[in-house]
Amino acid sequence: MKEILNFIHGEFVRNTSGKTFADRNPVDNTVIGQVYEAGRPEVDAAVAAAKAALKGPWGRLSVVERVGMLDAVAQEINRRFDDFLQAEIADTGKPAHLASHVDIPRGAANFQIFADTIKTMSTESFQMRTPDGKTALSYGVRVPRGVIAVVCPWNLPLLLMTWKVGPALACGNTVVVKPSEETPLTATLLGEVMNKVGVPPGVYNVVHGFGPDSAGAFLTSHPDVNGITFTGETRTGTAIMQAAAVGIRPASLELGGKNAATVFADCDFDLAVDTVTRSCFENAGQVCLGTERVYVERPLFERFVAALKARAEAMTPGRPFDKDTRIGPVVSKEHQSKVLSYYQKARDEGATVVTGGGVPDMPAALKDGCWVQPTIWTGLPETASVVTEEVFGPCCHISPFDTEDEVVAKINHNRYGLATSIYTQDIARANRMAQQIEVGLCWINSWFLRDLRTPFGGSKQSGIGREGGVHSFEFYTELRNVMLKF
Ligand code: NAD
Ligand code: 6OD
Repeated sequence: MKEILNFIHGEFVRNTSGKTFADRNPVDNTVIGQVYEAGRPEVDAAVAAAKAALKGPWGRLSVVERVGMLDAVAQEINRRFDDFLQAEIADTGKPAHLASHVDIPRGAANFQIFADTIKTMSTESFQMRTPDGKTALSYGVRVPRGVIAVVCPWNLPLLLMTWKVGPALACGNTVVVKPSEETPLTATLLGEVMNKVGVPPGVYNVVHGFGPDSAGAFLTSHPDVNGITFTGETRTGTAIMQAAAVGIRPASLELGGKNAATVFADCDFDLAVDTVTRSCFENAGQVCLGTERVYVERPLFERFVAALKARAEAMTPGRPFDKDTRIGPVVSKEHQSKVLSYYQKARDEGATVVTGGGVPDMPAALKDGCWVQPTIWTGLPETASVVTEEVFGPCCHISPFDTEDEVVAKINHNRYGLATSIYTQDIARANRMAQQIEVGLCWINSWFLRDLRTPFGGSKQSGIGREGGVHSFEFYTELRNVMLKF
């Protein structure tokens, strides 16, 4: 049985408690490894290593030397592409074509982009006359924040972890990563990469475990952690913010969503159907930016519902490397139960089930896997559970609408504000709506199209702060003002 170890001060280590938990493959629910859960001693050791590394060789590197190391990390991820692919797929069950086009390349790109961005980062300066006729020159200096706790979810494990580790390291911080208990493999593998390219011990550390009373809580409440960056559920974000409040530490929070797509009758129909199919069902609906509410202008409603139904029914579930596979399982039995409980709620609340609504019939070898059917509902009021709450599964509710004001009001009537997408050929209307919908991210005639230099984050209960490009550096550095009189 594979042992999945913590990575502390450049070494793979077990724990003092002997406690382990199973890492399972969601395709068939088999155990693929035993993970050594970090207790307080391991979290203390990881934070101490990270703190010491700030003042060690890492802290003495020039920006150019650091950038060289991050470039090397990106290259090494690409060189070991297949190892990362196998690890990510073993943990998540996602189709290989998806992981090889999205997760792994972005894992490498997240180091490259922030290495590139930091090279040209500037700060402001001001000059003024002093009352005694001299000159005061003020200039900003960006200094690393210190030890950063990086707490990650399971849906895009490598992508979302490196999205934070890349800029944190580019800015000269050190990190302690707590991957999701569901997906420990790629964060662990990245430890090998760090050692291979010569990143000094203690700069990148990984502690495994759960949230409350486990590695997540021990890490985020640790007094030597100087900042916390978190991606996950809004409820967990509340606990993280409470932990950050003790010691007045900053927290960057990328949280849940209940994202809407708006489809106008004048849209490019095929593009809208293709893109909404992806936004609802890609990664089995486990993308924070995914669409779970679709609003279609009334004249197009029946045609759009029929087209999306056909596309959902063509999403063949299967093993990650099978060439016919279009959708994988959800991440765990626990998450499968949560998604299926929403499927039941939708029926109880009177939904018309256009397609799906249960578990697909799978061959015997995959029967124990965490499968759910791509599901579409219509006919529910705006107050229904699956129209208001994040399911995080391959499902959506489709409603007709008549006016732009009506659809904007419906979209905004939700506690989340992460992302939205608008399909229309009327670009003025799309831009008008983009300014009215309360979200951090708005796509027009597209979805999940990313330029890594742009600000990424959510409004309302979808998060606090923006990461991406120079915006990441706002969080991962502290701006110091130096004033000189001459
Ligand atoms: P989660 O909040 O359950 O867990 C995320 C991480 O937090 C895990 O590593 C977990 O062990 C840890 N954790 C849990 N409780 C903790 C605590 N009290 N203290 C410290 N750590 C704790 O989220 P998940 O189920 O892994 O991921 C799915 C959620 O993530 C969805 O809500 C999704 O929308 C959200 N998400 C948001 C974004 C974004 O960019 N906004 C991206 C991806 C996922
Ligand atoms: O693309 C990104 O940078 C990003 N943070 C994506 C988040 C996806 C959520 O599941």
